Amino acid sequence: MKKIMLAGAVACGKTTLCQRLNGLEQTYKKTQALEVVGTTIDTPGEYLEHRSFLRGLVVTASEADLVLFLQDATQDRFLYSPGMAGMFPVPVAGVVTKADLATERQLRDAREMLELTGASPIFAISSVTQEGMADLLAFLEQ
Ligand SMILES: Nc1nc2c(ncn2[C@@H]2O[C@H](COP(=O)(O)OP(=O)(O)OP(=O)(O)O)[C@@H](O)[C@H]2O)c(=O)[nH]1
Ligand SMILES: [Mg+2]
Repeated sequence: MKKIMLAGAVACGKTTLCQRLNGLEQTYKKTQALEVVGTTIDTPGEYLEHRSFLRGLVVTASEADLVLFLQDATQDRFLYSPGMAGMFPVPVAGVVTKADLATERQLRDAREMLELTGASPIFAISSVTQEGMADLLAFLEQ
C-alpha cells in the first residue's frame, strides 16, 4: 500500500477513509492535528481551509508517496485552486466522497473541479455503501 496523505475540507470524509484504509472501526473523531495512522497521514480540514496552514500541508506531503485531494460531492464549497496539485512534491490523485448522498450532477461537478486542480486519476467513493472503494484500493496497492 502506498503511503498517502489525505487533504480536504473539514468533514469531507478524510478520517472515515483513513479508518477504512487501515481496517479500523468507523467511529467519528474530529481530527485536531496531523496524525499518522498506519500507512496514511490524516490531516485536519483546517490545514486546507486556513491558507496560513497550507505550507504545512505541502511540506508534510514529502513524507508520502501520494496525496489524495478529497472533495465532498454534497458541498458547493470548493477550496482547491486550479493547478494546485502542482504545488505538491509528490503525485496527487482526487477522491470525490459521499457518493451515496450526491446527485449525478453533484458527482460530475465535484469531479470536474478536482480535475482542474491537476489531480489524476479521480475516484468517486462512499464510505457508507463502499461504492468505488475497490477501484481506489486497487490503485493504492499498485
Ligand atoms: N453518507 C456519508 N457520510 C460520510 C462519508 N464519509 C464520511 N461521512 C461522514 O462525514 C462526517 C465527517 O467525516 P470525517 O471523516 O470525520 O471528516 P474529516 O474530513 O476527517 O473532517 P476533519 O477531521 O474535521 O477535517 C462523519 O459524520 C462521517 O460519518 C460517506 O461516504 N458517506
Ligand atoms: Mg478528520
